[in-house]
Amino acid sequence: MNWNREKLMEATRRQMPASRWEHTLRVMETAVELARRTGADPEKAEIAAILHDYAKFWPEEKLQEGILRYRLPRELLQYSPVLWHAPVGAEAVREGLGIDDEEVLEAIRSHTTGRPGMSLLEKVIFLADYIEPGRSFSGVEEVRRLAREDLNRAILKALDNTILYLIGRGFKVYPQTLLTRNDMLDQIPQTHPKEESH
Ligand code: DGI
Ligand code: FE
Ligand code: FE
Repeated sequence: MNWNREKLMEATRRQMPASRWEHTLRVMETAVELARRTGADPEKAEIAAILHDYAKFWPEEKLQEGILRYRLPRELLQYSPVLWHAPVGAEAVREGLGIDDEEVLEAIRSHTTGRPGMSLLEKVIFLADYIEPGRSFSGVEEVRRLAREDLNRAILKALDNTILYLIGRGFKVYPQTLLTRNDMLDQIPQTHPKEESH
């Protein structure tokens, strides 16, 4: 695919405040580096990173409309609006910017919750978003360290952190987030008995 990288960057930059654009640039660098190291396609990683938060600053009503118009899972409406920008953003860049690479679109779509059976590119974008150098939430250092050794372990830790954070605040957890975590556990060779039997 022949991407017009500069045009995509400009189109994305216009959707968001400067601080979010700076986050996007850091995700871009982090994603390209992770891709090079793990054998994912660095060009696709760069494009997916540029576009991953395309709809992040769209008003809630516009995101809600997007869920209906693009026939995205309606159950999203029962969960936090922070989840909506990922699937709506994927459809918006398909429609508005002519992005038709399904691997790139999937990486944008799954970047907040992950999904069971994530591709290497999806894992790279999910993690780059979590560990980019501007992130300072608690536990991020450990995820950065794990990401140098094993993407699956790093993603598991990131999801553990997110799920525990959501539970601690009394928020709902989107089922796909839990399913992604379970899938990571299945993908990691276990050195301990998986579960205690009672
Ligand atoms: O868009 P970014 O801020 O760069 O990052 P993101 O798309 O990963 O969004 C992070 C937010 O998403 C963070 O506040 C936690 C939230 N989140 C992730 N999984 C879930 C979730 N929120 C809910 N309610 N449920 C989830 O399963
Ligand atoms: Fe996001
Ligand atoms: Fe992001």
